Amino acid sequence: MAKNYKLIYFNLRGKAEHIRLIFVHGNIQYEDVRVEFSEWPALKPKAPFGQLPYLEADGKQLAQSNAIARFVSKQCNLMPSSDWEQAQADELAELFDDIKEPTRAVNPLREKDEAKRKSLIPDILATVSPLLDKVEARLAANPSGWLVGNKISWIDFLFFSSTEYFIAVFGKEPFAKYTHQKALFKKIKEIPQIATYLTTRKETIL
Ligand SMILES: N[C@@H](CCC(=O)N[C@@H](CS)C(=O)NCC(=O)O)C(=O)O
Repeated sequence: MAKNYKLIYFNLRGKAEHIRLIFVHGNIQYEDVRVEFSEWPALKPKAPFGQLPYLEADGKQLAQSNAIARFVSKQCNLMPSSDWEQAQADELAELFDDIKEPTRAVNPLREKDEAKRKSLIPDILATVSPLLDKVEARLAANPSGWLVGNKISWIDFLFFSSTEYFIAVFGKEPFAKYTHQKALFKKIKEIPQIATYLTTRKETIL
């Protein structure tokens, strides 16, 4: 395991929050570096792929949020147990991206006109709901209550941060019917080190 981890991202949950949760769950110390938007143009050429987040592990840089999430998860037993279950976690990660993609138009950081944003939500929700139904069905089929296999893994933290994002965009109401997702969300929220983190983390819009 590296001795020094530095996670560099904007002052948002965004594409870094599941990595922060993985560090917290694994009791791995890391430096949570938050870049101001005004600082980004100067930093961008130094980022491995010109994007955030990236990780510095003992000075070595790693980009792509889910590659980082998997790398850190290997250090703290948060990878699913078998090759098959790892592939199932990967397919869900892609599904969460597919669900997020149509929400760009109603992302409050991009669409500042609240009335316009609200008017677009029903159509976008209609597009993403069938995919959220699939997440629900996947969870309903797994008696463990975790997304994959019979133990918590990194994909449960990506689910948690994605759900926080969807609630920020759509509100809580569309999720009321998803009993299995609500149960998993609650189960993660109540993990002692996660509960402490959630009450002390920096509050951000997304
Ligand atoms: N596939 C990448 C996407 C990263 C990404 O889109 N980062 C955005 C912020 S969420 C970014 O760096 N935007 C600023 C830019 O591209 O200049 C990942 O998952 O890490």
